[in-house]
Amino acid sequence: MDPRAAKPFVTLDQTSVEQFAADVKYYLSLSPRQLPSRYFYDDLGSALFESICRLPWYTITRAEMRLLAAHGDSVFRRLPSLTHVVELGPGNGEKLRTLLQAASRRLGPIDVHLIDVSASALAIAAQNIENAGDVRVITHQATYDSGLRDALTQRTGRTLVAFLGSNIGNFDPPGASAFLQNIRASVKNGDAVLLGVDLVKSTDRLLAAYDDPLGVTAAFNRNLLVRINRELGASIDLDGFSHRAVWNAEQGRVEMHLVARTAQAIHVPHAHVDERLQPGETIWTESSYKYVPEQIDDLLESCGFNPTAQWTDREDGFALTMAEAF
Ligand code: AVI
Repeated sequence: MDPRAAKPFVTLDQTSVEQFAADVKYYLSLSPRQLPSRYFYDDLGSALFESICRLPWYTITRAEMRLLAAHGDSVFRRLPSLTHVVELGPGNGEKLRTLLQAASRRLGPIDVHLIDVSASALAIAAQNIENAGDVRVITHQATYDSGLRDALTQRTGRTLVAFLGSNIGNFDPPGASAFLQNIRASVKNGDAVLLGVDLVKSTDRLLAAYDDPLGVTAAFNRNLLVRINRELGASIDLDGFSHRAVWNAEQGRVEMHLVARTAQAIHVPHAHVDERLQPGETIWTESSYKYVPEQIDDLLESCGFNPTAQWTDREDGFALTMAEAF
């Protein structure tokens, strides 16, 4: 048996399969062809992403952890009477645990709300955070919007909303604004956000981060095709596509693409897709926008948050910015 036709790690429910099929059909028909990056994160994709975070060339995670450990105490000092911390997309929970453990005074009691669509990610994150102080962990298996609404309905005191890991970079500029405006609409004056954002750096470093010599990011990218084969009954030739990372300086983003090595047919029975790609034709799978520090302040201000502190890691070009809702 072809090992690439291995059994599924996860089975999507019917609605999710239908949504996945509809998205594959729609985005592949666009010009340029695309696939949404949210589909990277099945069990295998999430494991590959965790590995990416450990690669020497992908510095986001380590830089952010250093900043959280060094300045977490300042974050909490700026928020007396804090009662709630909400993290959108907590990953394995290590970032928030590092932040909570950086507090020099005793925090709490604090309600920590973790919001993610993945039940398994929430379980791991909750376990990692549960003994990080006087905290009560509440998980919300939900989209960010509805999870945030749930998390904030019964709160009393002050809230900090954390959006870390440069996840904001995967939104295009209008999407990033809409996302922050949504958070602003859910919080009260005096509540705060903590945003972790990767900064513009040399092209060599950016490309090494998104096209690593071990090929882990290439596997992460090509796993999208594996998912389409497995979950939508397609038989895309995986060897027919290579991984490409491009720094688009004009737009300020690293793009990831899948490039057809030779002419390729994409036939996806469950999505009614029949596309033919020319040699060299690409499918654009992700954008990772990189910022300069002032752009982060401007973005926050334009969305109703007043930046109060910004810490940057010069070695790896990363910024942690705190801002208060006004
Ligand atoms: C999750 N996100 C912030 C990562 C990034 O850097 O854009 C996803 C990723 N894509 C390739 N490597 C990592």
